[in-house]
Amino acid sequence: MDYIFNKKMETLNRKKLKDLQLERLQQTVHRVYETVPFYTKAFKQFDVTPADIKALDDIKKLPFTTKDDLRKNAPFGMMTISLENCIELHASSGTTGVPVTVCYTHNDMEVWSEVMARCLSMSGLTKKDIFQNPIPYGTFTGAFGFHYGAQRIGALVIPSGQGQSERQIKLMDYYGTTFLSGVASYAMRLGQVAVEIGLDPKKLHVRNGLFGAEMFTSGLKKRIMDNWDMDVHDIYGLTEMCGPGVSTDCDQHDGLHLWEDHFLVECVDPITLEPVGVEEEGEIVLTTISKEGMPLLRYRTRDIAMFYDQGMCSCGRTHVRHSMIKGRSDDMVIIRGTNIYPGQIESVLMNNSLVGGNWRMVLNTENDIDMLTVEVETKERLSSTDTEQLSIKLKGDIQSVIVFTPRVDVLPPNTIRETGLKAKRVIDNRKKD
Ligand code: DLL
Repeated sequence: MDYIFNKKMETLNRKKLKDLQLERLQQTVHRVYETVPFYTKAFKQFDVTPADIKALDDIKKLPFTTKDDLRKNAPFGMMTISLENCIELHASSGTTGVPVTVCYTHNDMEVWSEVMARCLSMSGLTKKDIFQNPIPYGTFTGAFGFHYGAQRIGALVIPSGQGQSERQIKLMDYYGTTFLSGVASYAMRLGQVAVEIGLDPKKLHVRNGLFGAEMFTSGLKKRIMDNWDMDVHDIYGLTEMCGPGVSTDCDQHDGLHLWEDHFLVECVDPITLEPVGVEEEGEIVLTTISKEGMPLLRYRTRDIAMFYDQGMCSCGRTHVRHSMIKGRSDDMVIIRGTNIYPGQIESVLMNNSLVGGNWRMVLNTENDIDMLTVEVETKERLSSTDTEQLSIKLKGDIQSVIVFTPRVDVLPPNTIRETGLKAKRVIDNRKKD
């Protein structure tokens, strides 16, 4: 059974949790209204004042915040406090525009380490572990978040940093790493590299892993578990909230517990912005309720998931659980009128034992018709007959979940070029008019 890092808060009864949320929400609303011109203006437009927030449900009266709002006010326009009161800065990669910058006060750092320590404990990390952190240390939140959380627990941290997969494997072997963190697809890649250099990942000492930062299907999770013979947990988070540390699944592996004493969550229909019901898919909307530097109200994450019925989880934690992230609303592609999330395709691919870890969807327009090609690497080199058969099989399997038949290009291992920290699963070359 996993260890509960902060028993008092993680198992707080729902009534007390709600009371705490309301108190913190009211403080946050006052804070942003009084100090952030963007919110002062938005409150006026919505004809709402902090005094109108009398119950948790009143959150619906407040304006949403979008990534675009953050960009328009970048880098420091959403801060509630002067920079001299902040001690660390992180930023999203900015691949799709201006990077989103977040500055943390001393207390924000304390909260971040705490939520990360909760997530890591929940995944089995103890002070006896040797914890390897193969994530680039820099403005990306990933490496530092894990680093601080693991140190809070007292584990021995190897800050192995970015890439160089062979070196990562050698470090694991040399130091006897027991716990691994990182970006989900990179854990898969490391397993392949171990095999390529003649080491069986199962024979290394890694027994637990906590991965996230990108789409993470149960198929990929199972693959990593089997390749490494380790238990795998899923961690969700985003720069705008703190970085990793918003939620993680406990040993029941039945949803990710989201830390409601720090984040107030809503799940809404991304089009109408009306709340969806329990176990209905919607966009996760988060309000930070303990942040000092850059609190955000009703932040639209674009991440699609569903929330489970409340009710005590057998791990004892009382915080709400959500499903794995199905995808981002902006990752969903519409091909010939069908909505497709990359995760649907990945689930099919990961069920086939001949398929390796790397794949992508390439979209083109041919004779004014959308064409989808799924490029997929095999685990090992295959003969041309086996390649042909695998392609036919995958075509049928994918067709059964997305309704039309894609092209499938089966490629030898290591042919799809990696483009960055997170796997890029959709290449959209379609004509846009
Ligand atoms: O990716 C923080 C992080 C680092 C989380 C390491 C977990 C592990 P950003 O770069 O701001 O922050 O990207 C946030 O990544 O809105 C999701 O779309 C996606 N994402 C993060 N975790 C998961 C996950 C970090 N477990 C964006 N499953 C989010 C699916 C995830 N998607």
